[in-house]
Amino acid sequence: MAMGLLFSTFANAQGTPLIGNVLNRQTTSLNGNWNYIVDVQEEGYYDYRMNPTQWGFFRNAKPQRPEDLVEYDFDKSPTMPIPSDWNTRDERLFFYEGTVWFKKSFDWKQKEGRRTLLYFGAANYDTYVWVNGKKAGHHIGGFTPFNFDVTESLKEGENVVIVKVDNKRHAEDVPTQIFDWWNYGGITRDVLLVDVAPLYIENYSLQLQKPLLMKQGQPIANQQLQCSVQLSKAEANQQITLNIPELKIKKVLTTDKEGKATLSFTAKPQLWSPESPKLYEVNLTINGENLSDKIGFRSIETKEKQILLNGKPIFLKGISMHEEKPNGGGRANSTADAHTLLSWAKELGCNFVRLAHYPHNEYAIREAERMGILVWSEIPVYWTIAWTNPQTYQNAQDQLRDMIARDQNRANIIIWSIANETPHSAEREAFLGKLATYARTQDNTRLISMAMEVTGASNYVNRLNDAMNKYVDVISFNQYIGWYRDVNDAPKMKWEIPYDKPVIVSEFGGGAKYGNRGEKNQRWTEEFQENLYEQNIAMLDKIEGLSGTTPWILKDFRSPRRVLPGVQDYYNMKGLFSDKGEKKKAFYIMQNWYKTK
Ligand code: GCB
Repeated sequence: MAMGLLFSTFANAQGTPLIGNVLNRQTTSLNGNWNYIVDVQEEGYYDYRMNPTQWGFFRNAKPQRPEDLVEYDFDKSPTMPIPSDWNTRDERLFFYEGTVWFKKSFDWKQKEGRRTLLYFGAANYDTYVWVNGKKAGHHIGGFTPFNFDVTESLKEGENVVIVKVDNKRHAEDVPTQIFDWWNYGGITRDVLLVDVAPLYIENYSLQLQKPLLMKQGQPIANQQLQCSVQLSKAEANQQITLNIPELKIKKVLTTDKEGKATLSFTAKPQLWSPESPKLYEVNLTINGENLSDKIGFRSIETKEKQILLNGKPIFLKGISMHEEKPNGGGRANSTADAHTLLSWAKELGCNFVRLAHYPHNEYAIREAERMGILVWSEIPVYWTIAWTNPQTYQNAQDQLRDMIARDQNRANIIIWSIANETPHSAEREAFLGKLATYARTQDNTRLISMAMEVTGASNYVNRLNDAMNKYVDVISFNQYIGWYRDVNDAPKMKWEIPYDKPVIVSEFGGGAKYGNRGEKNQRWTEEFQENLYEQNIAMLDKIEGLSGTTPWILKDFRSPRRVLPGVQDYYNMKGLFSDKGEKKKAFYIMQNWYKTK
């Protein structure tokens, strides 16, 4: 963190507010090979400090005279494809946590009267960006997008973008120092130049309003929709046209002095559902410039202990998953990666996935939406966050804001999760209470939850007692009977959830190495995991108000916590699939159970 001081002028820079729906804008991709320099000691900073007029890797300096001393050269440094993670791209960097500098050159034609934003889908974790030697901005957080207006820094002809990415862990970060997944570093999602008009649609939401209008237990045809648009500037009396051709909707929205416009209207959409994931083409136009999207309309509500999708109770047949490629790991970031993983989930019988423990890439969300898979989306407020640090809170809130800003029009997202397994304390309650309240100001159409812990089981009675219950719509908790606790306890266990809200068991499970066969009391065998699932399912069936489960986890994933040689080898082995996609015996137990739901 000491380094932050050096560039303190832009350590605070917020950048340009995030633009929504980047995938349907006019963009130039900067994906492809980037040169990189591994900078263990942050020489690229120290040099700058000692010699501010000459040094600093962001300058991309070259010797001008034979006697000049420049001790780095991006163009002679190796390249790696972006997006990717450095851990699986360079053997030397498998365990590396620190700073890597990246450089990309590209040709550019200046565009009269237009603006250009430089957009990053994500970079893990702490990122500084320069364009042609000028600072563009700074961003923290490994899983949310960000963009900077770089119009004034671009020039005709060759341009250079330099990015410093640092994935060192710090106690005050989100996530904090210890977590159970691989800390993949680098520019892990797309880099795009986005072409916009001087006044453009920054973001918008178009959603079915709650409550769903029903008659005799059925949704009526005419439903209430609300569209809200935010322009890039606070300009009043600007007109935006909303057009949904298939619904024969054509409306004009007029902005207020904040550059915001909101309109409610009725329409007769066919509702989006897992069985019929219907999306409508939507066009928003300002000053002749069109932004299109595909949006589905559905409602998600709770009633006592039930979750209602489009007014009908639904059991969420889910699975937890990380954003990791099958077959050797690495960050996943494509429709193809998502399709493979989500197809495995479908084979299991899922209509729901818990995307743990951070916002996954936009391709994954959109592919799940297309495949009719409901989504729980989460921010990495995980385990023991620095609850009393105001910057940590702000960081968590910014990540929550940007997760919602990016995905608020995706019909499949039904739950925003604000935390995972956070030990109880007054400080934690203050932090999470504020965060939950904030989440509702950003989106009041979806459900809020968090994966809780059950503490203080006495004898065989687990009574959930969490002050956060009043902030959430759905009570979710993780439990590991059979893994961190004796499997023989399962039949005796009783669960008491004293809240009149639906319940999701957001994690349960245990590890097995694919192909390792033996007795059911032998840890790491498929039989052990199979038995664990059988016992758990029998127990889960007795939980009153159970509305869904997302067992831990779809496939084995890399984790630095899991070091047992010959068994784990840096993989968490709790997958129902191996990393290569082989099904373990427990898969069939879960699949059969989901058939009954
Ligand atoms: C948990 C965490 C998850 C871990 C899992 C495990 O409770 O939420 O991130 O990977 O347990 O395998 O222990």
